Order: sequence, then structure tokens, then C-alpha cells
Amino acid sequence: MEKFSSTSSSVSSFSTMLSYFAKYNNKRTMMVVLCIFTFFSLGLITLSGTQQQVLCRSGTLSSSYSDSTTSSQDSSMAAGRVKFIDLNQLEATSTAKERGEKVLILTPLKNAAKYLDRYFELIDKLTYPKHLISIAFLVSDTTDDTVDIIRRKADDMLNRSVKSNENNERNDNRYTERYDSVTIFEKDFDFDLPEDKRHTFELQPLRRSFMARSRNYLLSAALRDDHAWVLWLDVDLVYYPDTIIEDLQSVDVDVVVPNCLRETDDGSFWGYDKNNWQETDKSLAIQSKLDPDHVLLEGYYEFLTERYLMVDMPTHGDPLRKVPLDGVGATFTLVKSHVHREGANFPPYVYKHQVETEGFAKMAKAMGFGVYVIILLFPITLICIF
Ligand SMILES: Nc1nc2c(ncn2[C@@H]2O[C@H](COP(=O)(O)OP(=O)(O)O)[C@@H](O)[C@H]2O)c(=O)[nH]1
Ligand SMILES: [Mg+2]
Repeated sequence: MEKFSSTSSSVSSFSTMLSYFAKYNNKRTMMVVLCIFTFFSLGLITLSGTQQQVLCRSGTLSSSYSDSTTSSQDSSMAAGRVKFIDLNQLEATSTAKERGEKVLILTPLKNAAKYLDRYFELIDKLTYPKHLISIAFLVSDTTDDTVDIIRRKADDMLNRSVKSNENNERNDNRYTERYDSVTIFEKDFDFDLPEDKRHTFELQPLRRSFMARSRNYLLSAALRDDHAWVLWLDVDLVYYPDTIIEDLQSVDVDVVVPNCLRETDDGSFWGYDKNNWQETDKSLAIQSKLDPDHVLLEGYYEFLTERYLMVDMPTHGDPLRKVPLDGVGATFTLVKSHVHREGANFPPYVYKHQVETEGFAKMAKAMGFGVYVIILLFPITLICIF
């Protein structure tokens, strides 16, 4: 509005000048004034256009296909620029928070509307600085309002007001409550299993193979050059400690998972994630006789693997005691981003008798990375809906 009124006042003073010069019949001077005026008007119009574009962009949700299409159209109009990014500077360390290292939270979703309130509530309680957190979703084969709910939540998370510190100063990043980014990717695989068949033994390799494809899609679409950490987080958790990111980072290993429990009807807690395990001499002996395409699964009586499951490991001692693993789930899995960047992802094919998350652990180990669990039940414990 301000800009518009200043432009219109220039126009009116210009016509006053014109009539003045017309009155005194000075054609040459009129031409000079006309040129100067045209020059300044064009400058004003260009400037106002640029500012509007910047204003529109700040505070918008960086999600949806159409949003990104618009921005790529914009950038295709701009002149190309060479980018130089020194990935040697990208580190994931035990003092990530102090060093301002960015964390990318990745969650695959399918008809997840009923879990999203709690999911966002828990993330919002995390003590890791919000401006260092990006969240990305891959929504597949979904018929409920998952995407709309995320859009609404994300709008708040990206545009909420900035908290002031004690002296009412608002210019310090440490006081921002806004997240770095929230991105929703949608990709259907047309894979549909009836709810009562989802966990049947025979269908697990196929189901897990589709999960692997979803995770790889999400990872390759969302990982930016400034993300130092990747946190795989399932949507259906009901509790985890606020400091869990810092706690897991403090043990400073390539891949780390916390223990994961579920609460039973009588109020006691039981180990949940059977995908966290160590190989044993017996399990390796069994595998040596198996067809290479045979997929092993935990928690099914149909085939006993003889592995040492994390849910059966003793839960006492140092709160941050770490135990090496050979297989992991992805209920809550923190990965230094270089592990993924160097090529460890989720095999949708059979790799060393595993697919998806346990296959990822096997791949990471084969590449020489460390894979661990922090075993003590409290404070690093999750309680999952099952
Ligand atoms: N993209 C995608 N996500 C899925 C699919 N099935 C489950 N999920 C998501 O993957 C995560 C783990 O799924 P869940 O059903 O809890 O697996 P479980 O804990 O092994 O039984 C959750 O965040 C789900 O919303 C699927 O077919 N496609
Ligand atoms: Mg689950």
C-alpha cells in the first residue's frame, strides 16, 4: 500500500511538471524530464516486485508438490549459480546441540491420522533446538486425512511466533520455536494388505520389502546437504523422554537405538522391538545352511532363529551402556547421516537373510559402521502402541 501511494504521488507531481513545461513550451527540457521519470519509475516497479516475492516466500509451508513446482519454476527463471558445499565440515558429534548440528526426522506414513496428535506433541517436547530440526514424511496408499492434518500442524510449527528471552530480545536463534522445515512427500505403491493379515508370517518379506522402498524414497528425497543426523521415527509411539536425541547422540556411534517397550493391560512393560538383536554361533550356523533368499524374521514360532534378542538382554548398569547389535528396527533409530550418504540404506531385496531395517543394520556393519542399542529401560525407553 505504502509503495502504491508513493508511486501515485510521483505520478501526480509529474503531471504538474508536464503542464508547467507545456506552459513555457520548452520541448527539449520536457524530453529530458520524461526520460528521467521513466528511468526512476521502472526502477521503482522492479524493486517493489522483488520485495513482494521475498515477503510471499517467508513463512510459507515448504511442503506439497505444487509448492515445490512453483519454486522450481521461479528458480528456472533465475541465472544459474555454481554451489560449493564442503561436506568435510559436516560432522555428527556427541556435542551436536552445542555445535548446532541439524537433525532430519523421517517418518513413513500410511493412514496415520489417529496417531498424529500424539506424534507432534512428543516432538514438540523434545529439548533439541527446534530450528535445528527438519521433519519429512512419506505418505503412501493413504485414504484418511493424514496429509491435511500434517499441513495444519506444520503451518503452526513453521510460522508460530518467536519466543522472547528474559530481556525481551527477539534476535537470538536460541529462542526460536520454529522448526527448520516440514516436508510432505506422497508416493503410492498400490500395496494393500488387510489389517488382519499385516503381521502374518508369510506376508512379512513382501510387506517389509515395500516398507524398505518407502524408506529409501523418503531418505533420498529429504536428505539435505546440511543434515548431520537422521532420526527414523515411527508414528505410533506414545512416549519417549524429552532429552532422547541428546542422550542418543552423547554415545557417539554411527547407528543407535533405544530400548523399546510396550505397556500391557496390567500396567507392566514388555520388550517390544524384536528386530533389535545380536547373531549367535547357533544363529549363524543355521544361516549357513539356508537358501540365500530365505528371509529370517523374529517373533514368529514358524522359524526359530536362535538369535539373542535385545528384549531378553539384562537391563541394569550404566544408564548409557551401549551394546553392539547386528539387526535393528526403525521404531526410533538415530543414524549419523554419513552412514546413509555412503550407501547404507534399506534393502528391499534379501541381503544376508534380511530385508528393510535389519538389512540396513547388516549393510552398515558390512561397511564397518558401529550399530548399538542403549539398553537401560529408563530414561531411554519407548512405550509403543502395538
Ligand atoms: N509409506 C508407508 N508407511 C507405512 C506403511 N505401513 C506402515 N507405515 C508406517 O511405517 C511406520 C511403522 O509401521 P507400523 O505399522 O507401526 O509397523 P510395526 O510397528 O512394525 O507394526 C509407521 O509410521 C507407519 O505409519 C506403508 O505401507 N507405507
Ligand atoms: Mg508400530
